[in-house]
Amino acid sequence: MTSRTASHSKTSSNKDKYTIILPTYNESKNLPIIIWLIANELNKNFIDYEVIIVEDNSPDGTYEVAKQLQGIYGMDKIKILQRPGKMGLGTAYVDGMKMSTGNWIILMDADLSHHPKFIPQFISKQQKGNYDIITGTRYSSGGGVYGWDFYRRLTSRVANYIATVALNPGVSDLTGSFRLYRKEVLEKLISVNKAKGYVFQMEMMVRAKQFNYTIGEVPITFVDRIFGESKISSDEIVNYLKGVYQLFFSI
Ligand SMILES: Nc1nc2c(ncn2[C@@H]2O[C@H](COP(=O)(O)OP(=O)(O)OP(=O)(O)O)[C@@H](O)[C@H]2O)c(=O)[nH]1
Ligand SMILES: *[C@@H]1O[C@H](CO)[C@@H](O)[C@H](O)[C@H]1NC(C)=O
Ligand SMILES: *[C@@H]1O[C@H](CO)[C@@H](O)[C@H](O)[C@H]1NC(C)=O
Ligand SMILES: [Mg+2]
Repeated sequence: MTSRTASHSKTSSNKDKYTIILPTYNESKNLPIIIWLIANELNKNFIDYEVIIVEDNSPDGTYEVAKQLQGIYGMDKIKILQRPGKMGLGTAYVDGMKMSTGNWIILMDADLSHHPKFIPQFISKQQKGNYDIITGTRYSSGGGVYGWDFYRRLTSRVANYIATVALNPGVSDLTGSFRLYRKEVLEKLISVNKAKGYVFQMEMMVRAKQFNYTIGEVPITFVDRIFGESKISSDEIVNYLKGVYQLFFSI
């Protein structure tokens, strides 16, 4: 079985277009800032892009803010997918991808944890090594996490360590969610991915290794959200450990 097609060996060209999929839930305060930063960084570097906001009917008026931003930046730059309710990140990526017109897909959070200044670095890393995937890593030199208390740092480190030992994926940050993918690679990986939540990001890397996709890493700093509520819970930690266990026995 091979998942490689002729198009995978294609190098980047000046026709490259980057689709940024931005899932939002209760991000009305963060959205104008993240969109401004994206536009600023990408225009400065002459990168062709579009942003797809996948908005799940947030009660805080995120949709109205998205509409206003679309008016400011243009329909070609900001696209909005409005869904009826909170349906989760996995399906947000799938649905967002269906609307995309780029040949590259960037997944990132809208809560300012992921700084758009790293996007040009992802792209140049991809071009240098002709990688299929670039992942931002918080766990290599130059990377880091800001705003997390000791407990959450420890949880994140331990979680990443357990998964790295169990799954040996060849990347240093398994649960990161700031990544660049060739569109057809992301489509393939999502079609075989079973997990949800934090395990979703981890399974993407494990499957990528199974399919022999090449992965490059760029150190990123990760900043915890300032606006909006954190959604991590002890349930999620338990689900995570279950996920590592299931992945371990399924590969
Ligand atoms: N469309 C959509 N977006 C979501 C959903 N859940 C989370 N998001 C968005 O996905 C991104 C990541 O979610 P976060 O809640 O920041 O998850 P996290 O970073 O793991 O946890 P905290 O930042 O601590 O809350 C953010 O942009 C959220 O607004 C969802 O069900 N639907
Ligand atoms: C979203 O915001 C509403 C109020 O604006 C709040 O009641 C709800 O708990 C928030 N949901 C999440 C998941 O943050
Ligand atoms: C990946 O590479 C290994 C080693 O070269 C090979 O055995 C395996 O069949 C490849 N897998 C796929 C899906 O191409
Ligand atoms: Mg977050």
